[in-house]
Amino acid sequence: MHDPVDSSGFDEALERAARLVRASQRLAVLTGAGISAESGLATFRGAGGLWEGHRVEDVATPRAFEADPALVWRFYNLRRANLAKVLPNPGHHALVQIEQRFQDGFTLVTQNVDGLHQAAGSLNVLEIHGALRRVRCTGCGRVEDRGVEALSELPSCRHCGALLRPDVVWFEEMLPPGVWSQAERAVQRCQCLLVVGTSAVVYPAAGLIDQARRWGARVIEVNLAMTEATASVDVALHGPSGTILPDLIKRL
Ligand code: BJW
Ligand code: ZN
Repeated sequence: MHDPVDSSGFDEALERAARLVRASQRLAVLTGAGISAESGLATFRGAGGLWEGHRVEDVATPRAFEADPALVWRFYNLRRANLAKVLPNPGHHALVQIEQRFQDGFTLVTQNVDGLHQAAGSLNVLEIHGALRRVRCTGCGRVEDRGVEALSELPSCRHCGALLRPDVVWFEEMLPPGVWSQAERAVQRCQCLLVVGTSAVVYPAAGLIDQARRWGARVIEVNLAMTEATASVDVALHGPSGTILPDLIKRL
């Protein structure tokens, strides 16, 4: 948890963060894999962030899928199966409580594809990198929610027979335009952006932090470690989001 030697500094930072949230009519939140780490899901770039020796950058690309769709599907089938075993943690639940406080003035932009925000009860969620539960046909383009159902290594479309792919955004692919423009609008309109559990290295998602600042918002970061964004935020809270977010709520 937070460094006990620095507990007064941490307390002060927590209070400053609470003040920024309280002073806002509109709050946007950007989450990444770190918020789900305490639910038992691996992050992408931390220790153990490799899958069968592959970096995510080598599996999550259209080129990798073209070259070896079975390998890519093995990776995604494992992760889909994991979803059946995990539950939202206190960090996800805290964001539900914050949404209840802001109601229409709240937007949760997530890079996560695990669906845990919705499972916790968050309502206004924008999934900018897609969702593991959904598949998309490479032939007819149909999108279907297949939940955590076990799929084969080369699953095919029930309508046209073509190969299915996970409905997620791989490197070098565009983000879903409608969802992305809603995310940009939310960060441009908010007075405060809360950035939780992301290394802030993947664009264009990380660019939302700069956009928020350019449009006048204050930025609070909650992360176990320093990130690419830390130097430019107003308040950095270092520690696990499953503890810090519930602590923050107590101060609102
Ligand atoms: C805790 C914690 C706890 C742990 N509590 N915290 C050069 C420069 C700039 C950009 C580019 C470039 N070369 C290429 C690009 C573009 C590229 C990109 O950004 N690359 C960078 C890596 C350099 N971006 C794209 O390609 C995007 N598309 C695009 O740009 O289109 C235009 C284009 C078209 C044609 C050609 C080129 C461009 C698409 C990006 C899609 C990203 N997709 C993935 C996979 C999704 C599906 C899946 O899940 O498999 O999205 S990659 C992966 O990274 C996933 C994540 O959403 C994303 C972000 O990761 P995240 O969430 O930040 O996780 P980690 O692991 O990095 O960090 C976890 C954090 O949590 C850490 O900080 C921990 O400390 C913390 N933490 N436990 C609090 N308990
Ligand atoms: Zn099809």
